[in-house]
Amino acid sequence: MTAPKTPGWLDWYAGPATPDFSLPPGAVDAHCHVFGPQAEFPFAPERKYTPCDASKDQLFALRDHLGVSRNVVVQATCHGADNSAMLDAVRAAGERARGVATVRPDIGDAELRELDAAGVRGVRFNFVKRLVDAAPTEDLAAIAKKIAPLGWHVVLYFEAADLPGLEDFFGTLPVPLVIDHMGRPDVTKPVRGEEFERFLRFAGRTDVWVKVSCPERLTVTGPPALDGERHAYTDVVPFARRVVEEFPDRVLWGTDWPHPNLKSHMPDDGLLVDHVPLIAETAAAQRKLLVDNPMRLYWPGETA
Ligand code: 0GY
Repeated sequence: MTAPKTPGWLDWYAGPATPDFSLPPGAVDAHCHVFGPQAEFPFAPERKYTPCDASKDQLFALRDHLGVSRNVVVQATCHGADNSAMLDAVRAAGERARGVATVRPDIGDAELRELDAAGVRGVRFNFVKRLVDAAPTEDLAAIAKKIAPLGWHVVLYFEAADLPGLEDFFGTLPVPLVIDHMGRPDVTKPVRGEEFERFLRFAGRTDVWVKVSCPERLTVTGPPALDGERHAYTDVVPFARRVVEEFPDRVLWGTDWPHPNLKSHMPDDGLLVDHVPLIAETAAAQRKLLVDNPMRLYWPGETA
């Protein structure tokens, strides 16, 4: 028996456009997920949503269609701390994928080493209340201490309004920090306003990386026109462009396929690729964002 999808669930978009923008050779999609398939990899009982299936083969098909070379598969909250589906995808992709896991504080060294051997290079700490029940910071601190010797990092997912209350704790974590979706700015506020300035000050700390991802999730002005016009989530562009300009060597890009929990529309991933040259305007900036930076973080010492 498989569980039905959350009412109103939007499935990922089949048949994405061929992007106009050619990704450079070696480009990394540094933020994507797999869901199930549920019949093979059941969702976690404690999940807050039940998605459609989004298998590794469907992810690899998108990778090849878009001209992406490598993926970083981030554990989705619907799978809780059971990393089986993510690991299955990362193992199947061989050297073309790395993983970010969700682990519990009592994880042992042998299991951590097994995850590392499979290609995991980080763990995700999620503070978005609609996705997870808050974990005690002592637990998260214990996890960070255990992963530090492996050279892993912590991926942080939080809402902009919550950063002031979390920042001090983040500062205690003894590993590199990778922030999902630019810390989810409210893009109706000014790009040079207090909230985003605060985020940029935090992002300016040593060893903090930022994913300039999810324009489709952050936009307020809305989705691409359905008549095929290549709308570019223009309200998000100034935020992402500013991050790319300020931290050219510590920005990452990802599709966020299969785009969990979107309510207004499902993006065409081909158009998300066409968004890249709007936020990274030179070939040099694009190469850092898409190739050099993710290679340094996830495939250090290897050439693209
Ligand atoms: C994302 C964003 C979301 C969901 C998850 O793991 C997840 O369930 O990350 C969201 O709902 O904002 O990064 O995919």
